Amino acid sequence: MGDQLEPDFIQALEHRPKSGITEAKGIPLIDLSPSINSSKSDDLANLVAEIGDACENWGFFQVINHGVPLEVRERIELASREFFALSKEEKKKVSRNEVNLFGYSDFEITKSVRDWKEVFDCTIENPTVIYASDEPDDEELKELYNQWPEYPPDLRNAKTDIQITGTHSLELRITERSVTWLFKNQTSFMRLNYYPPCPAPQLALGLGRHKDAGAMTILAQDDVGGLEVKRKSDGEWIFVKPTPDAYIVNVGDLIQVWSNDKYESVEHRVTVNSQKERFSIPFFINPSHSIWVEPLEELINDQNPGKYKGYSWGKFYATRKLSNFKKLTSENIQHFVLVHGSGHGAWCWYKLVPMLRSSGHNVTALDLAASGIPTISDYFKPLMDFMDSVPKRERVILVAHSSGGLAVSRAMEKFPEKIYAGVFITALMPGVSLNISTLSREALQINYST
Ligand SMILES: O=C(O)CCC(=O)C(=O)O
Repeated sequence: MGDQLEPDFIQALEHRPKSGITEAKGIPLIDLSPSINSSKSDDLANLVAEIGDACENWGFFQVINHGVPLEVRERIELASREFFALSKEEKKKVSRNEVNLFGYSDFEITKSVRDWKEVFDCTIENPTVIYASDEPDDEELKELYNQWPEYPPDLRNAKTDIQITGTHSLELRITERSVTWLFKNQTSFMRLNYYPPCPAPQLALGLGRHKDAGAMTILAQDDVGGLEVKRKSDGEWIFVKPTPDAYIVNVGDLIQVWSNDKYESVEHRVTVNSQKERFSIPFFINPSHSIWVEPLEELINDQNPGKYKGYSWGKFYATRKLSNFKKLTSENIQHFVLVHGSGHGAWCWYKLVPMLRSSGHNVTALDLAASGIPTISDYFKPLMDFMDSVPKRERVILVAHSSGGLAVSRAMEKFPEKIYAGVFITALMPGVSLNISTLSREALQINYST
């Protein structure tokens, strides 16, 4: 990360931060003191209801009077600043790698775009036990250990501090039954985030839009600000103003599944700025690798049938953690490049584009016919230009329809290092009520840019 913004950090137009973003005045601020000081069941019931409302309506809230000593937070924050101020060479001595999945990284990718940040991850249970592979029937386990830099020594002591924080976090009861058993042999971990000043903050993100895959996240942010949450009510990105000594809590995907969608995991992202560095510390609360995740039995009935198939948290977690080192894109999010046949326009992808996008993939549909097709190389040109613009280290999946296959074959010869796979299809099946003119009309309403 230097003074120039490399192309792999540049977000697609629709994901770039907007100026004049709304401030999230409405994010609930919850006083947790009744959970610490009060033994009155009414006080606790009110608090539980307040947290329930916040989870249901926002998926995000801030807590104050949480009982986590301020010195604990200040100690970790100081250690984090000291660590990230070290030289790259020093920090890379504790890099994450295939053996040590915890440690330092300056190469985080979210939805195929690089994040403008550095991180240091450490686990709570040391060792943390996870599945050794993502193969469903492979029961082999492996142990993950923390690695610590020599300096600052306080980072190592953060482990004890984290445990204190963790104990407090787990005391946040959001259902009427205790959930602590889920977190025996937890796979929770803490991340130190460092967002350096960025030369082009209007083009990049410190952390791309994402939802947290675990149960719940508790986040300490400094006073610089940059966290944005996608408001559930209208899909607007809103700024979460830092509140001194507050923690931000957000619902993760596991709570969404356990609650059968009553509490939804909400998208969030981090913007950066050109002047100030920013630090934050998320604590990701995750269950044991052995936990099978499905909607809680007591919430399911004929009126409210289960909306999710069960899945193994351990297998999901192993896929996530191990995939960091198998490929450079994360979360199995791909960039599909659709190349139509000569007689068609980009409209012929009208069904595939929304389908791929709704699964979170990036899609570019190229219009080859736009080049007028006087020669074969004119016909190929939009794809060749596009492949030239694909950043180093990024790879795309090319999908060709009919004679678009000629262009895709050419690109596969010329840019093999930028292509994961080429898919060749010969026919499309529009719905029965659609003909060429309705297809064209629909296509005009879709924005096909990346
Ligand atoms: O830095 C922040 O405010 C948010 C961090 C976050 O969402 C994450 O690390 O997953």
